[in-house]
Amino acid sequence: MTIDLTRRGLVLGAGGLLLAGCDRLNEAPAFRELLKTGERLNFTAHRAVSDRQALAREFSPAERSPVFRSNGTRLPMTPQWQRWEEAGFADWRLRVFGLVDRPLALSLADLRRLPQREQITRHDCVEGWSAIGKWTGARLAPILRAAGLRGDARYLVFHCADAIGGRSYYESIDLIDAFHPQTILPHALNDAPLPVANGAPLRLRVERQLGYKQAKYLTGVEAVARLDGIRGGKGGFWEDQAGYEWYAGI
Ligand SMILES: Nc1nc2c(c(=O)[nH]1)N[C@H]1C(S)=C(S)[C@@H](COP(=O)(O)O)O[C@H]1N2
Ligand SMILES: [Mo]
Repeated sequence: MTIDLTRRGLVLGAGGLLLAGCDRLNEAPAFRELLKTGERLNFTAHRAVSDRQALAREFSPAERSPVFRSNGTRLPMTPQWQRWEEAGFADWRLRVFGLVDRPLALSLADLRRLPQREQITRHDCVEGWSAIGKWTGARLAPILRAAGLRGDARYLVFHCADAIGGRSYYESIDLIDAFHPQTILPHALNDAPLPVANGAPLRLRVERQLGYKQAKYLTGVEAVARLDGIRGGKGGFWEDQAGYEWYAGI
């Protein structure tokens, strides 16, 4: 990483240190340590303001994995999901609720009628495998605008129809990811309806984060001000169960 002295000066200056004409100071070992901290701080601050908006890499159709594997729940055993599936998801609805002015209940047809985004991206599971697939679905941002997201909303909680060990899966993201252009609710994988193993009828793709954030079998999106009152309080199934990081940026 190359950072010029002006920027180092700025970063350290913000921390209360004055660095003017610091060529000589620069050579003192204690100062070199400080400067390293400065670089780290600068790096962190930079990530906070700009990297979160960056796009995930998109691939060409030929780069898609021959098989897009599945992980976690592959077939929800909950009676509710099974009834929906038997009826071809005709009476399934995605509820958008919580801190919104206009709660919504969207059918698959509603979601397909919205402007669609297609993206070929790589899914990275924390267990060490990846797969590249093409996702098609509506962006989350216009749905949130239609629902009238309130000013006190800070996070979105994604509720799922499946349960693992009796506990239903859920995940959450902040508003930077919610409004990211590649954050979509796909109903199709590789131009076919989303397979059951991959989250039928609808899942989340939040492309700047690891696999466990990509909630499958969606039933609802809830806008909340805080995560500590939801379920185990850590913002997601694996966050609550196994101490996974809430922010799983890649
Ligand atoms: N509802 C639900 N969503 C889920 C899971 C799950 O078990 N249930 N597993 C997660 C994990 S760990 C991964 S890697 C991906 C797997 O997605 P895939 O089955 O389409 O490969 O889904 C994530 N979303
Ligand atoms: Mo995963």
